[in-house]
Amino acid sequence: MKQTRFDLNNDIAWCPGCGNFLLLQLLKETLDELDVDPTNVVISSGIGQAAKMPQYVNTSFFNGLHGRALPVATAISLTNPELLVIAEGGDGDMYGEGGNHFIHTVRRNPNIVHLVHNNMVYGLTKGQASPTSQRGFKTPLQTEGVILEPLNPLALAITLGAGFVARTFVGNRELTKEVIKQAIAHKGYALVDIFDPCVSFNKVNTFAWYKEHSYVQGDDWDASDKLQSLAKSMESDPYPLGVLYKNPEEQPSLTEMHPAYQEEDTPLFKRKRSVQELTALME
Ligand SMILES: Cc1ncc(C[n+]2csc(CCOP(=O)(O)OP(=O)(O)O)c2C)c(N)n1
Ligand code: SF4
Ligand SMILES: [Mg+2]
Repeated sequence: MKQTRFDLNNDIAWCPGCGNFLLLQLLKETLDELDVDPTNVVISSGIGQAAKMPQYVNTSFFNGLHGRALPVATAISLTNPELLVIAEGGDGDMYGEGGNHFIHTVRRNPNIVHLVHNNMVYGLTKGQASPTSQRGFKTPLQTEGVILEPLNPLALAITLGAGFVARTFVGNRELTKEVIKQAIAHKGYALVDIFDPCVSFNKVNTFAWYKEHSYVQGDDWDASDKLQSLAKSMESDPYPLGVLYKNPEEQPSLTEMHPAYQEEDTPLFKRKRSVQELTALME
């Protein structure tokens, strides 16, 4: 396995064969190839198998409450805009428990990269349905099969105004790295939904299934037409992979719009606190 400056030598608590191992390696290689300084990266995550990932990467990280990776990432990015901030976790964590934060983070447009390991299941809690589980998927809880249509995070993000929306599959190494690189280069919120199999609790959506049921969108794809991209994001089986939407017009990020940065650009964490002002606010 390729060595990177982002390697850590700790024990990894994932099942052998889990797709997360691939994504972990690909993320480390991507950051390494971009020559990012490990001390300049912060990964924010919540709870789940996917959300353990920052513990295995040589960067700063914040591993907090279930579904709360996005507001933490937003705050980190606002406090120190020079950091590369990644919010990372699973389909349950980001679209279920964190669904409210997903919606409003897209609207706020903070300068963060949002990586979602989409295995269409709650892996950590042993196989219940997640918001992206497919209709008919049987679990120990949904014994007759899931009765709802799955959430479409890409279409949702596009309609909420996200400037960068992509999907990839961990089995496609080159595409995954390329898409993450483009997400990092994008100014503002960037969503990357990543098909990433859970080999223990999803025996339907396997490596072979994801490969068979997806295709890479060709180089001739025009990702700048919002309505066309929305229609593309709603295609399923086969699912299109690649950067499906990229707003050709740069939108102001949350940092640029925020009142705290209108009159001075000193990062918030470097500004002096006035005890008197704080006391007055509290009173
Ligand atoms: C508020 C709250 N609700 C539920 C749980 C239990 N729980 C922990 S992880 C998880 C689901 C994780 O699924 P996902 O985010 O898809 O991650 P995966 O394990 O599949 O990578 C749940 C329901 C919890 N810890 N906290
Ligand atoms: S339960 Fe699934 S998601 Fe969790 S480590 Fe095992 S294979 Fe990976
Ligand atoms: Mg999951």
